[in-house]
Amino acid sequence: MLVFETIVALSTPPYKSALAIVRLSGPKSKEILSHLIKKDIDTLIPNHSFLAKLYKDKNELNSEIIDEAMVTFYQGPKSYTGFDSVDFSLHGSMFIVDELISTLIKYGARRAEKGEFSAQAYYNGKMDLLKAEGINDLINANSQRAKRIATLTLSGKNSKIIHSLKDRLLDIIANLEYYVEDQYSDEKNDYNEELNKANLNIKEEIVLLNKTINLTEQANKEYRGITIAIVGEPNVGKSTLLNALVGQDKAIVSPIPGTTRDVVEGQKELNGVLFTFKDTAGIRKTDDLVENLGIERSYKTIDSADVILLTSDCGFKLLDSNVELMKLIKNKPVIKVATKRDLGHSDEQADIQLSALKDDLSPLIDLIFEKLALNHKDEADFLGQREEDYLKHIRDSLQEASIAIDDTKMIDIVSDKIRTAVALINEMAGEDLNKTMEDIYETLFSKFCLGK
Ligand SMILES: Nc1nc2c(ncn2[C@@H]2O[C@H](COP(=O)(O)OP(=O)(O)O)[C@@H](O)[C@H]2O)c(=O)[nH]1
Ligand SMILES: [Mg+2]
Repeated sequence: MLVFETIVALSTPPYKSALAIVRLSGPKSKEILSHLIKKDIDTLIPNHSFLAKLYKDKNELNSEIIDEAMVTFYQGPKSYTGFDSVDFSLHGSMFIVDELISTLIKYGARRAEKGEFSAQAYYNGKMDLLKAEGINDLINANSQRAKRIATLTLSGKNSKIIHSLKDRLLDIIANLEYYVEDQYSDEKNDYNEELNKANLNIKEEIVLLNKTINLTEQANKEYRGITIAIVGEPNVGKSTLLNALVGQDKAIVSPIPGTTRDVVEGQKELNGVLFTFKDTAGIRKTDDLVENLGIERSYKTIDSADVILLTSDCGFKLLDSNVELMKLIKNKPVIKVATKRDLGHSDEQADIQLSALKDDLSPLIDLIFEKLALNHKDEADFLGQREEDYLKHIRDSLQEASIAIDDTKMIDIVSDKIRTAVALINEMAGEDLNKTMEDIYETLFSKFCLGK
């Protein structure tokens, strides 16, 4: 992949539609465009759209017209990619799109790969990796909450946060290394004082990083959506509850115990957050082979869920005595739901009592929001598993630096550990000079959409 080649791709979905946008970007954009339109290419005004006939071969008499389209020319570096680029807004026929793209290729462009426009922008210093990833997160957001989180992390505050952390770490290193000569001398008052000061500073940074990591974990969970497993004995009304929560007849409801065998899923956006509810086979001892396979799946679903709705219509004694189940849910948020309230059951142990057939379920939804702290006002600055992993690695190397101060009191060992944290920050923002554009493309941009 050569980032400075001129690339072309369809930027809108590949279906018949009212309009389709084809994007061309790279140093040869202007010259390639000049082959398709009769307008004098030197009179183009950047960022202005104009209507133009696009010719297959404008020098040919009676040349075929590809389409009459709105053309916008963006002059580098003031463009999304930093290179000259052109957006063609066409009539949305895939036939027209293919014809335009092959004509642009004939005059010197090549087909873009996924995320390559954003890769060009990164290459031209238009954005760092955090911002590029934020744009991708925004495109892939699938709920109101996800969109909000992605928008917030696009502000560039995250870059500022890690760059100022880097500056502070470099300061600590500089101050420490001033005393490195004293490492083996007997006079160590200033030396030890400087180490203690560094340790305090590092510990403060660790506290801050842990806060950031917690917010990032929460943001990632909310961005992806919350998975809730509905679990319990057979016939207590789990499938009825699933159907009521998602507002659709997803799972078969019947008075016969053991009806649900496969995991049945339904999605619903509630207060802006995307939830995936998973109805499971009722847990009981049985000789039925297929039902047992279903129960195996129930356990797997429990294991991967963020929250468990533990349901019962006759107290939770049987469930509580199931050692395997209790082990699985030990470290997860659990809401005990007593079902079939309309039949007059009452249950002391339950967190909530309801009838999925008759009741409004908003108290249960409120409880889920409370359990997962989804009503918080804290905004995350970072989003994405990559970011979360880097923040944790940076924190870990600072923790190692702090331990090295206590254990070794050797400045060169300590500053080495802090340097590892600095190197991780560089990598995180895409400023690691040892990484090639290919490496970065593989880890990040190749996961983007085509045409972005
Ligand atoms: N009266 C009443 N019956 C319910 C309620 N929820 C479920 N049922 C009935 O209980 C039986 C089992 O329900 P189902 O949802 O299939 O239970 P599952 O085996 O736990 O999935 C069905 O006959 C439902 O109509 C409820 O809230 N009130
Ligand atoms: Mg069921």
